[in-house]
Amino acid sequence: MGSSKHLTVGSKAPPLEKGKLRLYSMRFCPYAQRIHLVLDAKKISYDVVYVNLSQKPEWLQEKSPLGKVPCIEFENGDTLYESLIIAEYLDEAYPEHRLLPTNPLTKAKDKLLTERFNDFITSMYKLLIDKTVNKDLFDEVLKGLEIFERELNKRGTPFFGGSQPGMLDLMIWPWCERADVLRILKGKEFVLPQDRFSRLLKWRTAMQEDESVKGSYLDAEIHVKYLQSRQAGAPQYDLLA
Ligand SMILES: N[C@@H](CCC(=O)N[C@@H](CS)C(=O)NCC(=O)O)C(=O)O
Repeated sequence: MGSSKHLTVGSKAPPLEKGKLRLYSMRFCPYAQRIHLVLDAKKISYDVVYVNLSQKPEWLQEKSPLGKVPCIEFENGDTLYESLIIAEYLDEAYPEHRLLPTNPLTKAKDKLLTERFNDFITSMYKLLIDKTVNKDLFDEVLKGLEIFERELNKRGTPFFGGSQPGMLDLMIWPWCERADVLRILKGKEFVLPQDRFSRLLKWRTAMQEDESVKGSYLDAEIHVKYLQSRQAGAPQYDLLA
């Protein structure tokens, strides 16, 4: 991940580099991080253009019709958007180092788990915007993770993808990277209990140590700073620039 500034209203999109894929991203967007993770894991060469999502450049809509990141652009100007669609496309178009399982049933089941992870995302953000110390909401967050703990236990491997992170690992990682934000903002009881989530906690450490994950990794303090700026109504996209 680069550290250039987020382009805003009135900017021009930098010219495309020959033979390189372009990713439109925002430094703190977990959906865009999914694509950084896939590109880094597959060692696909790309350049990044960061976009200010509060004051979007006029050209964003043309490339990404929903006005969102992530979006990728090809040499010929064609584009693709929506993180899960882009991730699967990249895995098929660049078949070296496959991230999705080749077995159709395993692949479908992994996609179901990615879908079910949305329950965790929803309850985590509900808790983050809640001003009270709400343990019931935290229980909801933990419940959303139980199937992932069980699944890792069943697979008996360090990652969902086996001995290395696969697509499911990468698709859920951005929110797991942000999980410590809860501890910082809410208190030390808002952490995953070791006895209930021993596999997932080990997985989290292993993910942090993986080379392709390191490329986009930010520590929880930075995520907190960004989140606080967003909650104050003035997201600081360029915190790292
Ligand atoms: N379903 C989309 C979600 C992407 C998304 O919500 N991106 C946010 C930034 S984290 C965005 O671009 N928001 C701008 C907007 O909604 O106007 C995906 O998976 O790519």
